[in-house]
Amino acid sequence: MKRVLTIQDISCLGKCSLTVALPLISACGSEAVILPTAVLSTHTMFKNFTVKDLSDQIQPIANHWKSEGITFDAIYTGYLGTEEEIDTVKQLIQDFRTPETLVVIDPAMADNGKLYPAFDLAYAKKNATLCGIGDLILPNITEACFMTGTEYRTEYDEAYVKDLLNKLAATGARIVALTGVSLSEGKTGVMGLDTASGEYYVYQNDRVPASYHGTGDIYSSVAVGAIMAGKSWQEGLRIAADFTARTIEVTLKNPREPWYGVDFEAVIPELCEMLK
Ligand code: PXL
Repeated sequence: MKRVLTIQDISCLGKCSLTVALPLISACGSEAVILPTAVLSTHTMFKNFTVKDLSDQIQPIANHWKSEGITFDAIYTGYLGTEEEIDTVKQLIQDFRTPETLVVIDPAMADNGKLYPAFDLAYAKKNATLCGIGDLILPNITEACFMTGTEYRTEYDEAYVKDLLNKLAATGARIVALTGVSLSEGKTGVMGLDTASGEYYVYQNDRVPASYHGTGDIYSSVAVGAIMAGKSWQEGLRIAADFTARTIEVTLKNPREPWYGVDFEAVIPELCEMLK
């Protein structure tokens, strides 16, 4: 069985970060090892959330794993609280990485043209350096704009997306994929670039007319899980896009607050079918 280490916060309530990564990586048939970087009462879109930073636990936990000879088939990072934490996580990746390890970076920090409350431009630039050591990076368009100093647009064409992909490639990442890419009316999906071959990959599905919090984490968790289940990176991106769209579709049958998250749990059986 493949073993995936995922490093991100645990927002106790709110369907994002570790509370989605753990069940979805498991559902894809891999062992999910977690490294919680902070405990929050909820994600940061709620008011009055509590936070306990756990950055000082990363190194001792990693040291213990090293002494036990633990290895990982994939290391997948998501929301990280501070610039210092990004440095610590970069070091951990270098310490555990082998030529076979798939390093997946989701620089979860922004959406809809805005950084999340906890972050600033310096943090975004730091995240670009983390992306630089990724085999596969999964920013959305907003995150890509902040990391590359590009103007954020809600209306754009394929040339704009290719420009973003090429700027991201300059960070050093091997495969860059942008999520939330809409290349025609009523469609949304993903566009990726394999920097070694120069090959682009586009996948578009029907746009579900709603936006929910935590769907980026769902997307990344399923992409990693699918690749670990033996799919190519292109298939992984497609399955993640289809699954995420289905979670939104299902949630719309019993609509809830966009900041709460989607009912991804109801779609897990379909994920298992998609992976067959
Ligand atoms: O889904 C991204 C995410 C993860 N973790 C925390 C967050 C957010 C987005 O706001 O606040 C704590």
